[in-house]
Amino acid sequence: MSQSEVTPVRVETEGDIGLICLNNPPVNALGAAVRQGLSDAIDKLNADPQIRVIAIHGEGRALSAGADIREFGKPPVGPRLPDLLDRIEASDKPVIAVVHGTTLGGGLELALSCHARIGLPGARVGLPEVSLGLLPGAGGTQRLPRLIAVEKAIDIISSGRRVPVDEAKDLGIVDRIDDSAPREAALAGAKAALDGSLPTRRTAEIAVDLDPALIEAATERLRKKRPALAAPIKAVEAVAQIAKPFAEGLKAERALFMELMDSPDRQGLIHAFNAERAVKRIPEAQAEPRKVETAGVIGGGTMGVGIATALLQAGIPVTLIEMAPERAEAAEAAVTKNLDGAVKRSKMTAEGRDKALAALNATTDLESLASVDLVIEAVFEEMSVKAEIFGKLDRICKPGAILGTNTSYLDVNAIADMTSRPQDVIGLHFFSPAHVMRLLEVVVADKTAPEVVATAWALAGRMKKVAVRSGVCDGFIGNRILAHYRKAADYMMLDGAGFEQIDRALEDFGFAMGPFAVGDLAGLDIGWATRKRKAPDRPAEERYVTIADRICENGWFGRKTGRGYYLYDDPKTRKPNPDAVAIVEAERKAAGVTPREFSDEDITARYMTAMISEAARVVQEGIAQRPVDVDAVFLFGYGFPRHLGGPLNYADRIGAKALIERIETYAKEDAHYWQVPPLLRELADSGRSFADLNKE
Ligand code: TC6
Repeated sequence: MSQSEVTPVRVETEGDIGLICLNNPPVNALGAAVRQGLSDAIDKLNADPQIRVIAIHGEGRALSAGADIREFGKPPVGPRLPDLLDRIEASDKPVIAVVHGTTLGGGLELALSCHARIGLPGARVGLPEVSLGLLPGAGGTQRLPRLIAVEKAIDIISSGRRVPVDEAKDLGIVDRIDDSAPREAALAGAKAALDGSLPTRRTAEIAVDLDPALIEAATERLRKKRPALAAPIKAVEAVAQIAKPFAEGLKAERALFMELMDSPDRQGLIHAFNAERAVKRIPEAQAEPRKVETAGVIGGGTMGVGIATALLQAGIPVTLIEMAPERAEAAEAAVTKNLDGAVKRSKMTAEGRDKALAALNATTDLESLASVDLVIEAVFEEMSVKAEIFGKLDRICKPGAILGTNTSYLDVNAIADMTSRPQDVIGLHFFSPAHVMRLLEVVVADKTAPEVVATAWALAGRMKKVAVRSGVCDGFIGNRILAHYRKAADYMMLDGAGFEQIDRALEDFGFAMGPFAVGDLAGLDIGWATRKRKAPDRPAEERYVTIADRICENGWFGRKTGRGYYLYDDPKTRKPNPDAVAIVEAERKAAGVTPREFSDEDITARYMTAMISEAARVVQEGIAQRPVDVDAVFLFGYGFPRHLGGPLNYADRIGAKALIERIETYAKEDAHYWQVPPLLRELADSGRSFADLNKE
C-alpha cells in the first residue's frame, strides 16, 4: 500500500468495544491527519450507544513517536494536540491505551490522557522534548507528576530519558503488562475495564502535593549541569504549575512551550535530530551491501583497540593484528578494559562482554586475515607503512573483502592504488575513543565500489554510529576544517588573548572543551607531527605561530605528560602551566607583537567565522555532499554544541552577508588567512542560506 493510501486512523467495533488504531508509518507521528482522525474516532465512538469502552493501539513499530516534528515552525493546523487530549480525557466512556515500541513525547501524552495504560514487553516510554529544545506541551508536565511520584516525573521530563516498560510499570506509568499483540491487548484491556479488573480514572483528577524544594533542587542541578540549555529548566518550571488547578497548569505549560517553540535552540536541536537521519541519504544507498560477518583490525594502539571494541560490541568477531606477542597481549588487555567499562556504564551485560571477548583473537599473524570480510587498518600515519600493509593485504585477503583504512588525513586514492583492487578500498575514519564517539567519516575514493560504500553504512548502523560521506582531501571533512579554524585560535593567542580565556570563552559559548584543553587531552605531539609534515607546503605568506612547537620541544604533550598548556598534577583541576604562559609571552615578543585585548564575543566570532569559512569551501568542493553533512561531522565527532545545530546551521543564524563583513574586517589584519569563500559570496548575492542548499 502506498503512503497516500494509508488511512492514518482506523476505527472498528467489536461488540461494546470501540477500537482505534493509529496507522501512520513509519512511527505514527501525530500529524494533522492523525489528530483529525483521532478526534473523529473519539466523537464517533462516544456517540455510538452500543459502545461502552474505547481502546487505542498502534500499528507498526510503536504506538506513536509523538508530535510530527516536520510541522514545527509551520502555521498550526487544528485540532491542536492538547485540546484533543483534553477531550479524550473528558470522555465519559473509559479510554484505554496500549503502549508498544518506543512511545515518546505526544505519544506518551496521548496515553497519559487515557484512563488506563497497558504496556507491551519491550516498550519504552519517554518525554524527550527537552532534547529537541521543547517541553512536553500536550499536558505531559501536568499529567505525569499526578500519575507518578513528582520527583520521578521531574527526572523523566528534564532528562528526556526512555523508561523501559518494567520500570514504567513500577513507577505507575502503565497499569499492567500484557504480552499479546497490540490489538489483542487493546481488546483484553477494554474487557478488563468493563469488568472492573482494570481500574480507570482521569489523570487530571488525581490530587497532587507539590514540595517546592523538589523544584528548586532540580532547577539548581540543571543550571549547574547544563547552563546553556533553557528547555530542561523551563520544563521543571512547567511541572511546578501542578500546584495550580489543572486547567490553569495546562495554560501555563502551553505558554512555556510556545516560548521554547520560538527559540533558536529548538531550531538547532531539531536540525541536529534531522542531520543524523539526513546523512543516510547517499548516492550509493540503493547498492546491495556486502556481508560482514568477521573483521580484522591492524594495529593495537588507541584507535585499533577502540575500533576492535566497537566491532565486538556490534557482535562482529575480530582478529586484531599486532607486531609482537606482548603487544598483541597488551591490545587484548586494552579491549578487555574497554568492555569492562561498557559493562560498568550499563552499555552491555557481563555475558555480552564474555561473548565479545571470546570472539577476539589478538595475534601477530597477518595471514590469519585471509578469511575475514573486512579489514580496518589503524597503524601509524605514514604513507610508506600503509603502502606495505595494503600491498600485503592485497595478497592475503580473499576476493571481495573490504579493505578499510582509518587514516585521518592521508590520500585514500593513493592507498587504494597500492592494491590490485582499488574498488574494495575505503576510508573508515573513526574518532577517538572509537567505541564511544558516534561519528564515522566514510571516505569514498575515486574507485570505491558503490556496494562497498553501502556496506560502510550498514556497518555504521550495526555499530550505532553516524556515518557521514566524505570525499578525499587532506583531513577529509572534519580534520581539514579543524586545521583551519585551529589557526584562528593560535592567532588570537599570539595577538594577545590568553589560551585560558579562549578556552573559557568557547566553553561558555557551548563547546564541551576549548581548543587548547582539547589539544592537551588529545596529545600536543599529534598536532606537532602534522605541522612538521605540512611545513614544506606552507605558503610563505602564512603567519606561523610557534608557541605550540616551543611547548612540545620541552616534551610537554598535555595530559599524558602531566603538563601542556595546563598543569595536571591534580587530574580534576586545570591550572595554566606558568611555563606555557611564559612561552606565549616570549613568542609574542619574538614576533614583534604588542598584545591587545580580545572580548569573549570577539573570540567566538573569529573562531566560528574561521570554521564556517573552511566548511563552506568543503561544501563547494563537493568533499561534503551538503552543509548538513558538515554539521553532522561536528555534532557527532567534535563536541559541537548541539543546540546550535552544527557550524553551517549556526552560519545561517548569522547570515552570509554578516559573515562576509566579518571576514573583510579581519582580512585587514591578515589577508592571506581571512578570505571570503566563493560559496558564501554566492549565498549573499542570491539571498539563499545553507539550509536552502540542503534542500537542493
Ligand atoms: C512532541 O511530541 C511534542 C508534543 C507537544 C505538542 C504540543 N515526527 O529515527 P528513525 C521519522 S515532540 C516526524 O530513523 P528509529 C524520522 O525522521 C516529539 N518524523 O527510526 C525518520 O524519517 P526518515 C517527541 C519522525 O527506529 C523515520 O521517522 N518525539 C518523528 O531508529 C524513522 O526514524 C521525539 O522526539 C516524529 N516525531 O527510531 C521522537 N520521529 O526515514 C523522535 C521519527 O525520513 N524520534 N520520525 O529519515 C525518535 O527518537 C526516533 O525516531 C524513534 C525511532 C525512537 C521514534
